[in-house]
Amino acid sequence: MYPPPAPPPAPHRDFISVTLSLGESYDNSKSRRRRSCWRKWKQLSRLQRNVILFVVGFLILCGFLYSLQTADQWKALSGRPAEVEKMKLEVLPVLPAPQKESAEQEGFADILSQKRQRHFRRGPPHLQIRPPNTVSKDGMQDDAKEREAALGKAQQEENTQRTVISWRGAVIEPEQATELPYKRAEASIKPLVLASKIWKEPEFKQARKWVSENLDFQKNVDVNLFESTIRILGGLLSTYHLSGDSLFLTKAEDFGKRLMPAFTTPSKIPYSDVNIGTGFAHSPQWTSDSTVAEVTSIQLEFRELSRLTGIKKFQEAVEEVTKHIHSLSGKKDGLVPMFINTNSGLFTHPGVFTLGARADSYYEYLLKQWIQGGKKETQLLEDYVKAIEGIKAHLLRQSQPRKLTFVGELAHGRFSAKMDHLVCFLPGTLALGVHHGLPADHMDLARALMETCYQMNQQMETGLSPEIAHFNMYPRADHKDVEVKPADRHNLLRPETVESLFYLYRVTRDRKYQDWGWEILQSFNKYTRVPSGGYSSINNVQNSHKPEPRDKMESFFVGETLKYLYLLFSDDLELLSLDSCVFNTEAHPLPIWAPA
Ligand code: DMJ
Repeated sequence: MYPPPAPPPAPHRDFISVTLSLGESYDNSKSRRRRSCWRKWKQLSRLQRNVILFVVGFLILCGFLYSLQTADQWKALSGRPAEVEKMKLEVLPVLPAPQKESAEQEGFADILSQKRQRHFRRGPPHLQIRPPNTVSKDGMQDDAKEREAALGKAQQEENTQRTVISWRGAVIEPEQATELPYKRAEASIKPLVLASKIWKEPEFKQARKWVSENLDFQKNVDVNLFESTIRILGGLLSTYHLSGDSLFLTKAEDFGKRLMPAFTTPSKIPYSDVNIGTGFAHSPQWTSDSTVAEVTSIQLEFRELSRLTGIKKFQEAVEEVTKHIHSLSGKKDGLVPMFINTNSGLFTHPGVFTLGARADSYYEYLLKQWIQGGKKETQLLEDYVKAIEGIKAHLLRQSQPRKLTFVGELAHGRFSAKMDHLVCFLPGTLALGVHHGLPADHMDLARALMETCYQMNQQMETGLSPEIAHFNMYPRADHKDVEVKPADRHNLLRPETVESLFYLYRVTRDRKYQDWGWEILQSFNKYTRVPSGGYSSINNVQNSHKPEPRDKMESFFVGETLKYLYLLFSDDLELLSLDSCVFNTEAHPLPIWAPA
């Protein structure tokens, strides 16, 4: 006998069926359902029926009143579909859409006030300068309560930011200065400060004491002319202006004089290095060339030193360089090569053009000197405008798939889709030029490049830009716009992206630039912050699990990156106003000279 066959296995199912038993068979007939409802209603007591009728009536009344109110609001916005859309977006738990200046003019103060409220998320609340509170009918200040609530929410962020925006804490607080990164930062010039109120604070007094008692330049040490000019000389001059304390000017003059031997070359193009103790100046061992960006980005500081001290040789020395380069051949539509020889005064390694390392701040200082001098030195302006046209003609391309506009490099006619993070100073400089009256199409380029620089951060796993990005110019599956070579994936805490965000925000008031800066700040906090204090450069922006801190914090993180973030998040547009000061390439504000 064979056993009965086993039942077939249950078929595989991708769903679960659930049967709800109603205890009786379900009759689908409409009339029967109606009849049964009526029977149930009749079975209720009079009291039960009255309660139900009252509740239903109350709900209908509420619904009616609510619809009247909503209709009023929407009527007020009718005919302006864009604003309606904006209003809808406000209820979503996301950062707000960019704010257009025109909204205020059109009387949408309510929409703007909601956005201002949300602005607590963009920066430390104690930096926010708000419009005066309006007073409502009941005599209460309109946003006082809301602000209190938002402050509560923002408290955690603020606590973080108090430490983050802490160039003072990082450099001055001695008990925190035990980590190596701090020590290294401290080895360079002492802190720079932002607003006059700082001068009353103990940190400033402590820093001043250090400058007064310890900052002695009589040292047998070689310094790089450019780096020490933009950091030390620029820092001292700026501090003098912010404090009015002559100690800093005395130190600046002493230091400036010690740098002057660098200009004693056959061509008057300065050497890269000078010993501030012995006065011996020289080129690097392997070449008699200097870097073009270096010899053309010391002018703001030396010119200002002359103006303050009355000693003309500082200004004359640097302006000789400017004049020389203005009339030098070897440029390409305003673009300069990267090297210049201190003996011959000629460009060397001609035919290679970049807006990155070794050329970058040449362009920046053309514009900024023009602004510093009261917009009278037209030759500087002409060179700047010509260079921007040169960039457009030779170095701009668009990436794939997102069509990001980027600035590449040109070597003997061959284009390379390589862009240093350093180039991200350019959107800010372009915006500054527009603020001072340069053509509006410079602003279009500024906006496009700003987006690109943001993407250079955003497309990385850590949210931080690599030192050098390569752009993908052809549509290829699974390729992003920004690609990184293994040797270029470090991040040195550089300022250029946030520097430009600061300018773009100041010039456009578009809050998306604050949002982008906020994101970058969060990434700095997440991936570069040293738990015991300070920040560190990292080796790999593409590995969020192992960014590999390098145990090194450049002084520009304190002097520039944090300062620009501070200014970006502040809504006080008069704080170091673009109309009264010009930032040197190390973010030290110097005054714009009053018109003669
Ligand atoms: C700064 O020292 C200056 O901004 C300089 O012009 C080049 N870049 C560094 C910081 O990245």
